[in-house]
This record gives sequence, C-alpha cells and structure tokens, in this order.
Amino acid sequence: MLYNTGGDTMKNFYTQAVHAGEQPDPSSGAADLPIYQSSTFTHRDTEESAAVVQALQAGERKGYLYTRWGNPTVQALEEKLAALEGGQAALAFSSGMAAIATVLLSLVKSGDKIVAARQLYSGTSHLLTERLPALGVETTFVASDRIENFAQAIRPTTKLIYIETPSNPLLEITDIQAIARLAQEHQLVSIIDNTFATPFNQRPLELGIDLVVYSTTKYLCGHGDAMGGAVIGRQEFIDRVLTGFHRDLGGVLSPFNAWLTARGMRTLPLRLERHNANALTLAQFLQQHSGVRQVYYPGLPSHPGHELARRQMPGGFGGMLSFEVQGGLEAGKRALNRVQLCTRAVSLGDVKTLITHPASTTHYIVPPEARRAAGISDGLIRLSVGIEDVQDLMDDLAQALR
Ligand code: LCS
Repeated sequence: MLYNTGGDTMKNFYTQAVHAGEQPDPSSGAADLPIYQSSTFTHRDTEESAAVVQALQAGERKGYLYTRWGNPTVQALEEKLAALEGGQAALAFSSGMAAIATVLLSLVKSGDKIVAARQLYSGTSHLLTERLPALGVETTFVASDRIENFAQAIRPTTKLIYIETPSNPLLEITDIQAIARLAQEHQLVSIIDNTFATPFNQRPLELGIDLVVYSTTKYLCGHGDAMGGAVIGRQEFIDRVLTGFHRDLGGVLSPFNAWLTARGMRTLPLRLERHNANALTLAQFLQQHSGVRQVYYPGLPSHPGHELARRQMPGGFGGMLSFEVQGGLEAGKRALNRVQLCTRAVSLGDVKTLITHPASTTHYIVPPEARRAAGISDGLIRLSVGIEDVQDLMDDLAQALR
C-alpha cells in the first residue's frame, strides 16, 4: 500500500497510475505485475490454512485461499483502483453490472426504497425497474437537474440515492456535492457511477459521496479488451459487508482481466488528457456543422450543466458526447453507415473512437416512452471519442455527414 494515500486528491496521480498496487513479485523478483492464473492456493499445513480462512472471514486481506475469495493479481488492481480514486478500499468485479448489482443487493432488503436519477445506463435502469421490484425494492426516478427532486422523493424507508454523472447517453450533470449532503442529512448511502468521468476528471469521494461504482470495461481498462467492474469506498464497508456478498454472488474478476485492466490504468491520465481534448474539439466542430441539430457535451457553454461540470470535473469534461443530426432518424442512420475511421459499436472508453445509435442498441431495452421521457430521441448518435488524430476524426465525421 506504498502509494495508496487514501483521499490525497490529484497529487501524484500520474505516478500512482503507474505504481500503485504494483510491487516486484516477492517470489521471483518479476518487476511487472504477474498474472496469478490460479483458482486455488496451498499452505504449509492445516494450521496455516485455518489461519488464512479465519482472517479472510474476518474481512482481513491476509493470505489467499481460493480466487473467488481473493487473488494477488486482482488485489493489485484493487489497490490501484483505491489509490487513484482516493478511497480506502476497492473490490473488483467481473463486469460493471456485477459491481452495481452486488453493491445494491448488499444495501437493500424487501420493503426498502431507492431514489435514483432518471438517466442511467440502461442495464442499471433495467436492474432497478425489473429485477429489484421482484425482491420488494422499489425505485423512484427523478430528473436530476434539480436537487429538490431527490429531496422530495425520499421516504422513511429510503436507503440510498443512486446517480450517474455525466449520464449515459445525454451527458446530464448532477450536483455531486449536493447529493452527498442530502444523503448525509437523511442518513442514506450515496452511490455514483463514475464510469464516464473516471477519477482523473472527477473525484466524488472528495465531494462526500459514499461509494463509487465503475464499469472498468470502459476508460479504466481503456483498450476494449477486458470486461470488469469495481466498487470503491470505506474499508469497513468494502471488507466487512460487500466482500461477503461478492463471495456469495460470485461475480469475481478473472486474474487475466485484472492484469489487462491494471496495465491499462497505468496510462489512464495520458489517455484521458487526449480523450478530453479530442472530444472538446469534436463537440465544437459538430456544433457549428450545418448538418447537426444539437450537440450534448458538458464542455460546451451551451450545455445546461456546463457551469456545474466546470466546478466538479476539474480534470476535464470527458471523452463522451452525443448529437442529433438534421433530418432525424433516417439521416442519423445514413451518417452512421458512412463512417470509415470511427467504429460502429456499443461500449465506450476505448482508445478507438466508437459510434452508436442508442435507441436501437445501448438503450433499446428501455421502453420507447421511458426513453423519450429521458430525452433520448430516435435520431440521437453517441460518440465515444478515442485518442486518434483529431483531424482524421473530423474528416471522417465531415464525410459521413455530407
Ligand atoms: N455503467 C455505465 C455508465 C455504463 O455505460 C455501463 C455499460 C455499465 C455501467 C455496465 O458495465 P458492464 O457490465 O458493461 O461492464 N455501458 C455500455 C454502453 O453504453 N454500451 O455498451 C455497454
């Protein structure tokens, strides 16, 4: 835990991205993180096995027994995640949805209520609207631009507030500090999905949020080659509550994917600088393009959340933007079918630029009325801006929109 300074803002972010969680392997001296591709671990004798089991049961990270209960490569990633987020502890999961589902199930029981932002990744919405009600847990969704909406939705049985900012796919901005205060006043747990921003651009724990969740599949891994998820927060909660649910529900990350994610995270700040710069340039380019009706990017002064984003996203506005072309759905599809450099694909946060049509892909699972109520029009196009040469990206979009 040499570099895990727990809560020490952006200081040494570049150094921590490279070093946190990684030490030379004590058994071999390997200078880079080894992949402990082993599902089980042996001990000197039964006494040692018993001591390891007892320590792990007590929530201590001492020794290894079985990879679902912890693995050195996965643990190295968890230390890196905690260090970069400025949190006390992190737990890695097999996907973002595994992280979100497990943390929610660890906090609510039948009869409890959740207050959530209206705009969320469709998988999260589906979990809240279709799966949790079957277990007796109801969610009230509110427009997240006004903090009073969250306050008014709180009931005596409400247990937690869940937000995603910037949101998928319209980049809505929610006031993180105000949510954290509201949750504290009502003794609720506050959870944020920080996938779009990453700890480079936005520091929710320092604004008072209790738990940060990620799809590490996206920017943290950064290369589009490993699914993963994470929850970061206070040691007490992670080690004594969440770890037990993680073991029982079983959504653990494979050592190989942990290694890919840790390797990707070493360059997180470098990549994010470039994602931020390229996305801002493309947002400005699209905004003045005659074939584009509207651009959604928090870095544009015309975005309703711009001032708030300037305050709570000190690292930059991120690499995600959405836009609507003139001519609606048909014109949008035509543009999408013409791109040559951008890749037509869902997901985001890849070094490659990815372009998608949310109504027919990422948010298809959301019923049309709910989709429109959340402001996701049929013609909306979402762009995950990569780290390519920005002029090449502009040229590709220009020819696609012609
Ligand atoms: N949170 C956010 C904000 C996401 O965008 C996603 C996936 C998840 C959580 C779930 O993470 P996963 O289980 O996939 O690792 N978003 C996707 C998207 O917009 N297109 O494809 C997946």
